[in-house]
Amino acid sequence: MLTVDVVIPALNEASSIVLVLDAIPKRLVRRIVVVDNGSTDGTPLVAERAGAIVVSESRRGYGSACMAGLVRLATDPPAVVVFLDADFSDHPEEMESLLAAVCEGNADLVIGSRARGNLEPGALAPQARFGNRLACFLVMKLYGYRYTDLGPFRAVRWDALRRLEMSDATYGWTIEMQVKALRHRLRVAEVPVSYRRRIGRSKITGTVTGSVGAGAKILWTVFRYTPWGRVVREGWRRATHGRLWGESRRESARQRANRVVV
Ligand SMILES: Nc1nc2c(ncn2[C@@H]2O[C@H](COP(=O)(O)OP(=O)(O)OP(=O)(O)O)[C@@H](O)[C@H]2O)c(=O)[nH]1
Ligand SMILES: [Mg+2]
Repeated sequence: MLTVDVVIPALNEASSIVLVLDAIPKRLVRRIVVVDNGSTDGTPLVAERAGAIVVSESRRGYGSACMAGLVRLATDPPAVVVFLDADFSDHPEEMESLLAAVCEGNADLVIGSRARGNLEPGALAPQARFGNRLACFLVMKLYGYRYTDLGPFRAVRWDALRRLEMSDATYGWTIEMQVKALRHRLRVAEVPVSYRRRIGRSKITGTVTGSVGAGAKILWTVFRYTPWGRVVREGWRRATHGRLWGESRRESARQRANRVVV
């Protein structure tokens, strides 16, 4: 049996986090890390009381939170990491099927696909459905693999994840993992998962700024790891080298700081 740790990014999810923690099959999991970004509703306290390890991360963002969780695990890493949202949209009890292909040695990354599974009406905002489909279509065209979802509920082997050198601090985290997995020729799989309406207030797709920001970030992330994306990034770096030297240097320092070195 492989060691499995869980990372849950949580921002103001006090009303749902205990339900999520209770529903995780404990016989499968060694540690559960909840990463908070300055919640004001007592989420960290509630999570700690329910038995989770709580990490506080000052840099806001979904990706920052996931990275902080990995850094916490790095001193004694698990064989497999499972990511899960804190709003009780995912069904943690389905973790066993998510883990099966990884634990049997058939996959390095398994995405829980809500598109293939039981999706409660209204659980995924129309713009999120459209954005996910568009991103999966572009990944198919640009990378040649047909994902059906960018779902947050996923399992990945620790050594494979390390190779990806994840860097996105915000909404691009999930798609970055998926396209980099293809670039690194990881064995990727999907399993159907259920998804229900969240408890509490949306932080990402339920808001206009969240949706627009997430959509733009996701599309750019799909493009940036293609050969053309690399050309554009290099061109931009050179174009700004003289005029915006200080700025571009700060940018790359920030990106370096974001990299997970675990
Ligand atoms: N720590 C931390 N967690 C975050 C941050 N932004 C979002 N989250 C968490 O990430 C998960 C996904 O955010 P949601 O607001 O559910 O986003 P979504 O699933 O796209 O939108 P909904 O469909 O409304 O649920 C939830 O567990 C949030 O609490 C952040 O900046 N920091
Ligand atoms: Mg959600």
